[in-house]
Amino acid sequence: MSQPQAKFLRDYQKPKFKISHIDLDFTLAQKQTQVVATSKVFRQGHHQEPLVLVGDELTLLSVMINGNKAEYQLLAGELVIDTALDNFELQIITQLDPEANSSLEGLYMSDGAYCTQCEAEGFRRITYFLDRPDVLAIYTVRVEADRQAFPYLLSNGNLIDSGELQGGRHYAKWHDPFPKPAYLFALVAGDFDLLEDKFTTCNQREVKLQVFVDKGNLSKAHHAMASLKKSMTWDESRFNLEYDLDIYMIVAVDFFNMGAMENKGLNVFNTKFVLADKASATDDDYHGIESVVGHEYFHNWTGNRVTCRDWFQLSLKEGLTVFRDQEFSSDLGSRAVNRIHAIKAIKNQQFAEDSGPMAHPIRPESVIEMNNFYTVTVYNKGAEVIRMMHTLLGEAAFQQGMKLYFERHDGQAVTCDDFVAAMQDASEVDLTQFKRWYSQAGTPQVDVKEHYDEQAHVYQLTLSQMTPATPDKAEKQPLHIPFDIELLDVDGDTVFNRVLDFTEETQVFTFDGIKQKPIPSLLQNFSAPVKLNFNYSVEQLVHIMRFATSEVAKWEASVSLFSQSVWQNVERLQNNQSMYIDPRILDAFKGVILAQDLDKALMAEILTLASASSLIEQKDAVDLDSLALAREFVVFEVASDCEDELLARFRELEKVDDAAARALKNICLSLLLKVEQSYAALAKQQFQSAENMTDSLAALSALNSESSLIRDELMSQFERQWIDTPLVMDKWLVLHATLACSKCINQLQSLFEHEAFSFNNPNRVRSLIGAFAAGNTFEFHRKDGVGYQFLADAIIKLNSVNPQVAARIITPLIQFKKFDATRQAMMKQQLQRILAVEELSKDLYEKVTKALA
Ligand code: B3K
Ligand code: ZN
Repeated sequence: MSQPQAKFLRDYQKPKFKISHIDLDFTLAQKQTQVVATSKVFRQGHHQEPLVLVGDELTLLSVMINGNKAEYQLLAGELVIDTALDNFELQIITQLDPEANSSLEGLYMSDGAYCTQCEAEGFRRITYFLDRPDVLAIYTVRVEADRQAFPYLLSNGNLIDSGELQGGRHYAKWHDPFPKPAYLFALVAGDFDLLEDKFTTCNQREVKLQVFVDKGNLSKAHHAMASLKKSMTWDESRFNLEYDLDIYMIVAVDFFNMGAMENKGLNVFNTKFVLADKASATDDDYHGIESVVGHEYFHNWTGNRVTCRDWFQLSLKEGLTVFRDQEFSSDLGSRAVNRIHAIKAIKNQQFAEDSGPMAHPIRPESVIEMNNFYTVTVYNKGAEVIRMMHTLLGEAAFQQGMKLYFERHDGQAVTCDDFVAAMQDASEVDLTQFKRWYSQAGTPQVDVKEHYDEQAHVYQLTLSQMTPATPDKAEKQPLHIPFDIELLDVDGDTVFNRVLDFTEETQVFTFDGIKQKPIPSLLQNFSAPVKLNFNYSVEQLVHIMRFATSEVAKWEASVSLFSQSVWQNVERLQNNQSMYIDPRILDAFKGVILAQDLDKALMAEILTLASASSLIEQKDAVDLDSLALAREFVVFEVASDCEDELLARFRELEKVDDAAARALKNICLSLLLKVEQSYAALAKQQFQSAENMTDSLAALSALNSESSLIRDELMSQFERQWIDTPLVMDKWLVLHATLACSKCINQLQSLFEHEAFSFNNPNRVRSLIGAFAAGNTFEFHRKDGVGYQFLADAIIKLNSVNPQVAARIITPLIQFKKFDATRQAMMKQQLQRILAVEELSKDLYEKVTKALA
């Protein structure tokens, strides 16, 4: 078999043909669905080349041109039609087997309903087509199915016809007036509960809103509906963007490869990001729903009205839409806490990607399997790049840039360069050097040195930047880095607060008239996605925690304090010294627990001491065994020093019905359990009396560090209570997967047989296997290699079931560079095993070969 081949951005060519209209006629049947696709095709430019359409896993029944049988060739995945005609009507009939489609791409079945997922290249599993984002067509879709089993027949746009047919069947016909790429096509057929509402736009147009959920779940759809209305209002007020169709539908399905999909007028969602009520969903779930509903809604303009020219430009829509959903959440909730979550995603996951074998720029230059590039780099670093432009331009000029972007490109498929050009032209800010962020992979490192001249009252910061080599490119050029700083005096007052334009390899910034040596709070608000190297003293960090204007800076300082102490203890262990913690650090954390003027959600973030995986990201090489001990030690010291204060806070907040209060109370509980197992009784009591999922789950998580009697008893109780609610059972699976104890893997193995688990459902797989590999650092990296083997076994099994999900959960296994030689060897050995699998998917092939290269 030939090896999968990479595609390159530099090879982009305009399409040789255009398809202006496509009529799709679906006759739905589980094993033999028939699709009649009738397209209006136009040759583009002067050439004699044949029309080449792509298809995947299709049975081709017929090809006609202008009503006559057409000549064609069927080569590996391609339908080649040689015709002299310049424009013609092409009719293709294909047959599909949605029931057998476990990849959940194209047309498939979720709990008895038909649904589709076409991004990135799933439409080719429906019919042979120019399945690329720069071919925009007007879709008219007729769907026919059994009436009783599938009362709702949905597709994009507006319903234009429907009716009864013989034999208990019925049909519906939809028309979408907006030309769109095939990846935004959607179809759903099934029996649902329906929540309806309406929204009046700023121009007084009434839009029908519909949320479809599995039968019996109607009461759990209200938060998603409310989130949709908030999103519509926000996009009008902040971005001046109005919805454009008369109907907006969301359908929640349990079998879904990712979070949700922005299909025009018909979003398909993972149930995880729709269903919620107090009893079954946590505060984080509520927040996640609001942000994903917002994200998909915002795509209607950034993604759908203006789409990507090719898939290398994915960040054009994803980076921008993540930026927009982050702003939405920040305008509606706590800006600082939302920023902290975004920063964590970059530091814990994106930095890991950047230093691993899959490192790529936010606009990748070569791709084997597109689905592998829906990454934290393209999405989250992409959003950081947009955020930096926002910082450089300011809100007003940024919005001018957005306006110009839509004026120029509405209805088009464009590139990241087009976006930056609009921003530059509207603002007159020169973004030439800034554009390097789009083509350069890797995390820039910024070294900072300070110098203070007491006589002259001059303070100097010397900044140097260096981006380490990544597998795609060794040489890197200096980037335009907006570097936000605040200088504090000894009393905690601000003496300087501004964003520096840092553009050169080394640059000196001089501050005059500084009366005493200031304390610098650097890279405030994480103003650029870089690694900061500055030798902060404990005193400086404590000062920043107390006095920085920015709440995010306070949190950053607390992370540095904690991390520094962990790494110092790693060193002590390596030198056979006993472990130690500076009392000033303990005081700083105690100060936070006692603080009266801090937002409780921020306090909770500060007390959520850095996870093992985030610590690992701070170093190039990590001694895992010492890290485990050192982290445990520092956590224990902080918790036991603050025991009384933690308990007091816990008691104070015990009955407060507010998300921030719950977050703080629950972090106190988890720290108390680090001090003494006797606090298990407190956790048990909270579990038994909890009135919401946040509190029940927090009690279980706090107990999840060992397989104690209480923990096991409560886990069984939880299981009995929720066995019929899959999304809650996912939480139970995650608890098993993240049990910090050597029994974990054995228990997981037996859970494969549990009725709550299925290899076919991505939510279940992510909860049991994904959460283990990504979230149970020390068990995954067990010295005997059993963790690696467990993951590899699961991946080999998933290769044939769902390649996309398999390739997603393999990530921790390919990021092996930081670990000791023994662990690296064991990880590579498992990767070799995977590589040897027959019919290995392109998805896994790309990641495994890059890791082993
Ligand atoms: N655009 C989709 C992601 C599609 C992923 C395909 N593997 C969801 C989103 O980003 O909104
Ligand atoms: Zn998106």
